[in-house]
Amino acid sequence: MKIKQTEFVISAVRPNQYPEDGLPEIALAGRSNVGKSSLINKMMLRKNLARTSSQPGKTQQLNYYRVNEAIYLVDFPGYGYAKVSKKQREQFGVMIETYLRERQQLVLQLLVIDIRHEPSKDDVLMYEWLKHFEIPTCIVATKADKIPRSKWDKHLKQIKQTLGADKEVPVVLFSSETGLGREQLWDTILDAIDAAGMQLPDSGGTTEAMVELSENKQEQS
Ligand SMILES: Nc1nc2c(ncn2[C@@H]2O[C@H](COP(=O)(O)OP(=O)(O)OP(=O)(O)O)[C@@H](O)[C@H]2O)c(=O)[nH]1
Ligand SMILES: [Mg+2]
Repeated sequence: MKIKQTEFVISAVRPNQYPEDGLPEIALAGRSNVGKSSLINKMMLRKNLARTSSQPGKTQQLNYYRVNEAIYLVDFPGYGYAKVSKKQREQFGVMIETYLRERQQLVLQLLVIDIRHEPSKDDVLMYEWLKHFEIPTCIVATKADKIPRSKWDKHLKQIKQTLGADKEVPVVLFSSETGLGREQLWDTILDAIDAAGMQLPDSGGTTEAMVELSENKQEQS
């Protein structure tokens, strides 16, 4: 996928702040510090567009980033941060549940897991939520650069098993450090947009027209 343009659009707290242009959305959920914002930056070939919050767990908002004026990547607040109050946890629950239940534009949810660790109870709960709401899901096992290649398969198997993931759920091995899995994840995203019957603007009607098969030569900015 050729990245032509990227921008931060809005931090939305309430549904009436979500963008109204109807573009497809790919949302990212995962534990605090798992690497969601880094993944967004890597996907967009930007170093620091997706912010890393200085107070983890504090801000309960959805951060919207737009790629090529065509696709939104939506960064959820990280969960599982120890110092979060009960009230903040409830706010998170309400906001995410509302989003998952009502957001028509959501075509794919990325569940971002640290490949080094077994999924947490919160990860399992999130996965069950996604199943409940029948949201197309992709498991992204990130920080792959942190363990030797020889251990990848074993860890991926363990992650799927702990989540109780269905066989057909795609799993992408990723590293925001090396860029591993980046093209595969874009392909998975474009497939999900197609499967949802949505079309990308300026693509002449088909998603395929957007896909650049050659290496993306754009410099990191
Ligand atoms: N080695 C390595 N480090 C990573 C990778 N992805 C993220 N990190 C590091 O992990 C830390 C957390 O990354 P973030 O992208 O801020 O994590 P986050 O999930 O957005 O965290 P919250 O916004 O608090 O929920 C940072 O120090 C990153 O540099 C990766 O693929 N490889
Ligand atoms: Mg973040």
